[in-house]
Amino acid sequence: MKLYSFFRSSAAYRTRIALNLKGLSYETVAVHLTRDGGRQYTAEFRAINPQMRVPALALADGDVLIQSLAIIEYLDEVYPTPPLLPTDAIARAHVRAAAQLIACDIHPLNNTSTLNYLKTTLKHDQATVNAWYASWIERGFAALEAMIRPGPYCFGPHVTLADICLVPQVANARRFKVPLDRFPKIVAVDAACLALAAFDRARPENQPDAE
Ligand SMILES: N[C@@H](CCC(=O)N[C@@H](CS)C(=O)NCC(=O)O)C(=O)O
Repeated sequence: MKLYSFFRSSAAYRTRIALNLKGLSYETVAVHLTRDGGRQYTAEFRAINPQMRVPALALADGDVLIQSLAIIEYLDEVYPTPPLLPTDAIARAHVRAAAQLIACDIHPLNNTSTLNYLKTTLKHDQATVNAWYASWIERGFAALEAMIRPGPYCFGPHVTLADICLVPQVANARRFKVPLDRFPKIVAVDAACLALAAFDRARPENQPDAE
């Protein structure tokens, strides 16, 4: 498999964690999201992902999957061990809710093209953009903090899709210096996850395209 990735992309980071948890090997194809105006906008990459975003996962048969949550659920269906979702339907809904809170409600508002629109089209300065960024993380994390159950992971003793989404979002928060003292459960889950090799190997700084 080939993973179209960017070391700092949190959606790609989620996918790398899932691939590692499943023990799957893959080749990284780096797509630089800012160099040359953003290499995701090249015709070559557009042919791979018409949405011009990472991640994209090219399977051995040539099919290409996009959208990190869809990719991760595909991996979970085809490689069921270890499971990333609980078997109980209610528990599964809670895990998906936490994952979607991050992937659907926080992350899109802080994505590269969203921030570029604020800066370039709406002419906001960097301080305003940073305040925007922190605001959506703080609102989302306040809800997530209340949803986390006794650990060490978000929903108990097993890593789930919720943890896979949480760790990259915490990395983004730290990169933008968003204070995390109000979120001790989130910080504890992040530390527990990063102690696992699958999470550690997926960190931005451990990627072949890291800068
Ligand atoms: N919902 C998508 C989000 C993908 C996404 O927005 N990726 C970002 C990097 S984290 C990207 O490629 N941004 C490029 C751009 O906005 O131009 C997913 O979960 O895969």
